Amino acid sequence: MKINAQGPVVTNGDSIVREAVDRLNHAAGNASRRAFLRRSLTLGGVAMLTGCALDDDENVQKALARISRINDDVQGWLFNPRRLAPTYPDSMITRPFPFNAYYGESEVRKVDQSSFRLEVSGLVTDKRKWALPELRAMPQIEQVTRHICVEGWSAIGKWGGVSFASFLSRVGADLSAKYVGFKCADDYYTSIDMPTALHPQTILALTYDGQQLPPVYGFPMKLRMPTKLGYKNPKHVQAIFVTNTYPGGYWEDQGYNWFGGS
Ligand SMILES: Nc1nc2c(c(=O)[nH]1)N[C@H]1C(S)=C(S)[C@@H](COP(=O)(O)O)O[C@H]1N2
Ligand SMILES: [Mo]
Repeated sequence: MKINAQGPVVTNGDSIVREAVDRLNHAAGNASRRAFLRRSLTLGGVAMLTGCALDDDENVQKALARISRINDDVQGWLFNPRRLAPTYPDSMITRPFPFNAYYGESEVRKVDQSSFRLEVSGLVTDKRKWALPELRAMPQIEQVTRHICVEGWSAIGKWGGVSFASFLSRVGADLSAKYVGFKCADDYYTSIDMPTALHPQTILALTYDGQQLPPVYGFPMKLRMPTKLGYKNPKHVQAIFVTNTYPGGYWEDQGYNWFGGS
């Protein structure tokens, strides 16, 4: 993951998020932000905020003190699966919306639209594959929400598609299962808890800003969750599986916090 060259992108928006990002940046310093985050901002809810592994370190105490005031407020909507994340007017959409992946923009995967089939497996009754027109034929929802990346930037974007709760019901998923896992066309992978999968704002996104999801933002589909940090939102989703066996994730397996949000 690259550190954004221009530093954090903090768009107009709620002051809580702006303050959170400001404080993180101030505390860490631009150059050493990642190292600092890994070392320090790691206990309990703080771990959720940063998505980093716990490390017993005296800096933890200092960091906790610094961000304790924002912690509860931020968690209140970012990390509580029972609450709704804020939505924003179209005028607040960040343009251009940033691209991020574990590789550069020139290496973005191009998925072929006509041959693409979404695979569904694990604890579901209907394992048939889905072509894109079938997903587009389901009822669509759209919302403008804030995406927060642990690298210290956030941005507001507009995603549309199928309610993921509806999709899971449609495939007969075992809604009491613990996890939903995702495999992506670029070999990225991640997994989420079932309450987040069923959250009303979790969308199997097929569009960005009213247009077919472009390759950079994850064509043919991305799981969009405003209650989860950026790395929990898989792009180029190729396969979805429901399971009780912990599936991990690309960054999670390298020490990022699995919850990464609610
Ligand atoms: N398939 C895939 N999904 C991914 C990633 C990736 O590298 N590959 N990166 C994650 C991270 S860290 C972020 S911040 C967001 C970036 O999404 P964007 O390019 O739409 O801003 O995608 C997330 N989902
Ligand atoms: Mo990210």
